[in-house]
Amino acid sequence: MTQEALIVIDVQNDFCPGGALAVADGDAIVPLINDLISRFEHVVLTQDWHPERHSSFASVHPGKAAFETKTLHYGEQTLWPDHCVQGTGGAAFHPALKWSKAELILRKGFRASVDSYSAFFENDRTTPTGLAGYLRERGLTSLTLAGLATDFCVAFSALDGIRLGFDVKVQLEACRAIDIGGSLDAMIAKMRDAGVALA
Ligand code: VGL
Ligand code: ZN
Repeated sequence: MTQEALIVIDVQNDFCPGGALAVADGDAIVPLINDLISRFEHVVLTQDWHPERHSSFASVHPGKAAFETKTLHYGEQTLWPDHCVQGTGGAAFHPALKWSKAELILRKGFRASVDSYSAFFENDRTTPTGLAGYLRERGLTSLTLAGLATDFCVAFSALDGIRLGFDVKVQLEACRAIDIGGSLDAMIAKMRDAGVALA
């Protein structure tokens, strides 16, 4: 029995060209991810899934613009355009993503007062999403990550995965980055230092 799982991070319309928080070339990874999905026995998808007026949206903070930061009750938070609102088309998976064999779709960021980049923990760094327990209980210890965005949800998930004792590989050619203020280089260095395999 294989102990490997593919974790596809946030391949949603709002992160693709034309979306509310479009990542440059975000849709270019879809064929690569479909190929990965076909090659893994176990596939998990994550879906950024915010209520309206989520605290990570710049629009709810008077005087703040998207991509600025603000100190919230758990620390510094980057503020984003409204995106991936629950049940909207922007929150849906990219239409060409072949996601139907996924064994789990994990939603995150649904708590109004806390954002959640990582698939494992919310941005307070302590509230678990339940993914670690799910993977451990199923004996899935070796994780391959791909998706959007490299320097936020993919990197935070990879770093937490290592911290939790999983083997973690990030398939970089099947990821795209937001890259604000040098965030891509910084997060690549952090992942390398932490022992994430960068493919
Ligand atoms: C993400 C910013 C806000 C991501 C999600 O999927 O990387 N980035 N919400
Ligand atoms: Zn989000």
